[in-house]
Amino acid sequence: MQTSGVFEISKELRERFALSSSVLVLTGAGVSAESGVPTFRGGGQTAIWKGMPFDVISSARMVERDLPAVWEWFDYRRNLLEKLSPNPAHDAMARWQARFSDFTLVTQNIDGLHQRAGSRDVLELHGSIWRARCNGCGSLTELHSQDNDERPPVCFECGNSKRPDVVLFGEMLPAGVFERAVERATRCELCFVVGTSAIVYPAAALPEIARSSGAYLVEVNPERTPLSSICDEVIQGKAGEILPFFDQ
Ligand code: BV8
Ligand code: ZN
Repeated sequence: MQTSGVFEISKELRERFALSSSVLVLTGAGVSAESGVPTFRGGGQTAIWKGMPFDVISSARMVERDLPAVWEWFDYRRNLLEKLSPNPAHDAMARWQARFSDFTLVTQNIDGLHQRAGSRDVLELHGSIWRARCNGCGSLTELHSQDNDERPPVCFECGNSKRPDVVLFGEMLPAGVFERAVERATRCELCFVVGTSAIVYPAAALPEIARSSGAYLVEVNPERTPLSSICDEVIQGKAGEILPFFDQ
């Protein structure tokens, strides 16, 4: 067993990492924790917003009930993100894209840090905090942190109000993105699950699909999760410390 500091990577996993060509990584909020982005269920300060748990303020019902409040919540998070940068975990996964001939990065995160680290073709299951979508015609626009447009922004094309292009609780995922992720999960040889509490569906179903299709399933997380028991290997620790260890 190769050990470094406080975590162990098995010989089998190092061999699989060296020999695999088809690899899928699913990430959650924990991969951005070392960049300073609060997680949802780790007690991070975003868990509660003006007395509302985040799964209330980040819900489809709130978009209908109080769209300005939803904008305030996402503007607050976008401004936080502006000062933060990708961490060594994001950088490692951006390097892995060049290393494996068939590499897929699927994220539940909406922070865009994977892309800022250089990852391309990221499958964003829950959308992006850096985009707005029109409630009427569906047109998409890029957002920037100092964006001081009126709230809610109004669509130039059709005059309807816009909402964050983010999948809220109780909403369907963007058409096709989960299906593409499932297709990649069924064919990968090696699947990493990094920094997710694995309780939000359908995202949390992906590692189960990869495992049942024969992939070697590895979890990277300081804590155990509902997925830990079906993993071939659980590496308990921080993503920013563990992931760079594989290819350096
Ligand atoms: C859907 C965007 C079909 C918003 C998010 C009742 C009614 C309606 C739906 C449901 C229902 N019951 C269940 C559902 C389904 C629901 C769901 O799964 N709920 C859960 C809570 C039970 N899912 C949905 O609603 C999905 N849509 O099902 O559509 C449908 C449609 C209508 C009606 C029924 C069904 C949509 C889900 C998407 C919601 N949007 N985000 C926003 O960001 O504000 S989800 C939100 O949770 C974030 O995206 C986040 O990514 C996601 C998952 O959280 P994690 O990423 O895992 O983060 P978390 O903080 O939980 O954990 C962090 C982990 O990192 C921890 O394990 C920690 O130990 C670890 N960690 C910490 N530090 C580090 C680390 N790891 C590594 N290194 C470190 N340094
Ligand atoms: Zn419009």
